[in-house]
Amino acid sequence: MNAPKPLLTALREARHVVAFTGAGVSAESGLSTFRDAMTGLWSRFDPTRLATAEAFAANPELVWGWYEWRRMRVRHAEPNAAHRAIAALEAKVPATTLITQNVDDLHERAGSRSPIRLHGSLFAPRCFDCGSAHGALADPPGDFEDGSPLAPPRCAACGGFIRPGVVWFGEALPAEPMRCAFEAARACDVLLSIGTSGAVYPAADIPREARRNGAVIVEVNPNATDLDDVADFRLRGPAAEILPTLLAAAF
Ligand code: BV8
Ligand code: ZN
Repeated sequence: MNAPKPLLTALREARHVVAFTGAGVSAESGLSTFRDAMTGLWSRFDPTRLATAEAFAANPELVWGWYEWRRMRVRHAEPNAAHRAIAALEAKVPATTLITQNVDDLHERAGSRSPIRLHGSLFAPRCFDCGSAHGALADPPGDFEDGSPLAPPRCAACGGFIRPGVVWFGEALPAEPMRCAFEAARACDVLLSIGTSGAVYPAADIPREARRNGAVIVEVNPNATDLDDVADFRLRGPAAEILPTLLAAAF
């Protein structure tokens, strides 16, 4: 990929770069993206119906089984070159902010120090009823496979069901991460939108806010997305190829 000269100049002159990531940044670690995460058993469900408090209340085993399957997939995945390039950015630019929509821990495992997590984490379970944090999760039984229902653990404080520590559709995003994310979007010189369809709000407003505040917007995605209209540069290709090449050319 030959990065456009104006883009290389923008990166070299940037005082503050934001990396805004979605499920596509973990695709080359073998984790399916949110929409195609609905393969196998899950193809029968609409993800925006399964990733909800209503679905969990109605069928905690089904929903907990899906998240435990996803958590197991993450446990057996490794960060890829895109995660590592994003982590390496911190040493190349005076200020960097990583904002992720993902609920895996691959950014941290690649060395990113403090990602802003807009949609929570698969590794922060808490009580569905009283909100108490739950301790480390045991691995599911050996015969657990894609899509088998699994009874959630019970809360030690109130006996309620433990739920995944993610933000479900219809739930508000955490206020402090949102405040920090919008603050970074307003302050940055360049925002890299990496591996996201830009279909889910209010997270998808982040690149738009950066654009409104004069940032250069770079999209890294093999496909067209809902954010194409705000991107100054659209780098079409897989993040694990595009990002290391782009950042090596810039710095
Ligand atoms: C809220 C955690 C209100 C759970 C997630 C109508 C219009 C606008 C908005 C709405 C609407 N109806 C409802 C809404 C609001 C709704 C929403 O936006 N719905 C969408 C579907 C229209 N939003 C909400 O409900 C939010 N809450 O609004 O609350 C409120 C306010 C106050 C008080 C109470 C309530 C909550 C949204 C958060 C939901 N949780 N995740 C879980 O993971 O199970 S969202 C989930 O989907 C992901 O976390 C991610 O954020 C999101 C989108 O997924 P992406 O990451 O973009 O992944 P996707 O699969 O879409 O795309 C992958 C991309 O990667 C693709 O572009 C692909 O081309 C690319 N790719 C593939 N391979 C590669 C690659 N890129 C680079 N390299 C590769 N190799
Ligand atoms: Zn409880």
